[in-house]
Amino acid sequence: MAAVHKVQRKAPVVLVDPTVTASDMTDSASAVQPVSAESLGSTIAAAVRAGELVLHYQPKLDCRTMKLRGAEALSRWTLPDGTQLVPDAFVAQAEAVGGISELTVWGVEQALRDSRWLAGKGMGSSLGGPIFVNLSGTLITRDFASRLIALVGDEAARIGFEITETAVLDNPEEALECLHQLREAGIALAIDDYGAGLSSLSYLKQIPAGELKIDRKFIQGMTRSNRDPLIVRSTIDLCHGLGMTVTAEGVEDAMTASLLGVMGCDTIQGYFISRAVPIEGLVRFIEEHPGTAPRVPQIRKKGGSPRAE
Ligand code: G
Ligand code: MN
Repeated sequence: MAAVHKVQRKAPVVLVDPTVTASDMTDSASAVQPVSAESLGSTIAAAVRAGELVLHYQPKLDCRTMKLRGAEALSRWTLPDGTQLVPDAFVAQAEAVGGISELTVWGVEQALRDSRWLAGKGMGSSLGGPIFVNLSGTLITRDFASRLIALVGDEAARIGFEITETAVLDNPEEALECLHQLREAGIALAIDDYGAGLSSLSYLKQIPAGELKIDRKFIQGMTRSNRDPLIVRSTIDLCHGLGMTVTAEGVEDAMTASLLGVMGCDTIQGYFISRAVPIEGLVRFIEEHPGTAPRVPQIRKKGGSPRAE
């Protein structure tokens, strides 16, 4: 089902987003709703002030131990008439007509608030990894990277960013420099939707990400095609060779999950584990599948004792 948005600026803009799937709808989130305002940027800022945006969290599980390994934050926008929008219904518009930076800043602040709240309940390490926020390629600029680093401050261990491999295509020099700055600030990076865009192995080598997420279109074909399992298997091996961990996105059944385990995949995410759930649902999930804090490298400071990075 296509999502149709009318965003009224000087001239009305109609954008069609074909990426909203029927399974998104079963998250009780509708995607067809006209949004009218001066620009989507001011609409999003007003929605944040009105408390219309919330973050839901989709957990990731360790393939071997089935322990929690962090979660991905996905925004949900409830309009005054009760319609709930999923990100596919407004992120592309926000990138095109404004509002994506407001949405991202709010998402990082909210993820930090929720992460601190979990830590306050003694569940900080049980989350098993950072909360990953999706970062649009349009925001990978020097100015915005500095803003993100300032926002995250000394809480870098709480947050990670997911970026698509194509995010660096427009201005690779600036984008790669920004990603290195985020990494140096201690923020985890994951390559999102790998294989969905026009991948370039040379960027894969240069992007300083510790994790790669294989796009769900390959995962969902694993038990149906001969080629997809081979592609997934070789991607897992390639990533391990590059020192990265691998997450499979869109795992919807037990057979796919066990096949991924046999292939050495590190982490799985998808409806088989859980849909994206509100923070209270994440608490219940943590109680059922407590994770442990990931092992962190020990680094020795000059003249000091070893400490965790
Ligand atoms: O691009 P990204 O991986 O960030 O997309 C996250 C989206 O993937 C969410 O909107 C969510 O609805 C969808 N999603 C998450 N898990 C599954 C799954 O198991 N199957 C399908 N079809 N979609 C999923
Ligand atoms: Mn993502």
